[in-house]
Amino acid sequence: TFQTFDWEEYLRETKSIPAPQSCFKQAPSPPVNDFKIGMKLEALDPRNVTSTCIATVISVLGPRLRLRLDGSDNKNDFWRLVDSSEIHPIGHCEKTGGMLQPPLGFRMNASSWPMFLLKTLNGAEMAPSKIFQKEPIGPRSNNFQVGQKLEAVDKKNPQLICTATVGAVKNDQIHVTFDGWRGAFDYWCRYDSRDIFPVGWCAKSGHPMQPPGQKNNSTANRFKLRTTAISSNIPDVQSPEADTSAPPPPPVTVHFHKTCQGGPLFDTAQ
Ligand code: MLY
Repeated sequence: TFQTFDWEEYLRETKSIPAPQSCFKQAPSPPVNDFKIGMKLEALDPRNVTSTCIATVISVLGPRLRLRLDGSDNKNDFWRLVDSSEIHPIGHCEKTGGMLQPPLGFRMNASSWPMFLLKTLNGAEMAPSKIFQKEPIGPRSNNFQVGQKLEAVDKKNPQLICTATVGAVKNDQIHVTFDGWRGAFDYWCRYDSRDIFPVGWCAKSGHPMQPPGQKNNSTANRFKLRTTAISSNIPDVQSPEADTSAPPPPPVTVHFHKTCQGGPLFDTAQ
């Protein structure tokens, strides 16, 4: 069984329409994910996109990979689609005349990079080039309209893909707002961002989807998760820490004295 969310009922109830597939830079059917935990590849350093680094697959979720740059810490993991143009098989950088670079924040002395590189690749399982997929061509212009529904990565919790609405459109950008959540998670992105997906993408791809939040949203509790048996070959989550399929706990209101800061365990933004 697999947790999903009843978009049809939600669209009816909210009298809203999904942004058409043609608005998105996403393949018409989500790409297959044949990557395995531990495989190594080349990835652009998200903190310094001029450098190509070695990355390891930390977990796999639907068509997405959780990646960690070799020589970096475990606090800077990032997610990429298997059809991202920012990942390549090992050897791609050298073939195109480049040099593999240490990640920003390399945990050793820069002079130990060549030996580190040698050791990290020695005996490593390298992701075969056939499991990398070509990035889809995006639309030529911004065709989103205010009010349309979509599924979007929560950039503050990037393993999550959530129910979202186009809040505004301006030039090449859209404002992504998260249904049932206050503005703290909202962001602007380009219309061809790889972090936004058409309604139904999670269900099709086997990626968990977060239903709307329930803050300031009296209808949200009518759209709880339902459990649906899906027989197709949906890849399983391969690491327990990446398992976001359990429904989120209901929000709790905590009343603090106005001088109390809350501390690290309380997010005062929500
Ligand atoms: N730690 C957060 C998680 C919120 C996720 C919000 N997304 C789904 C928009 C919390 O405050 O519960």
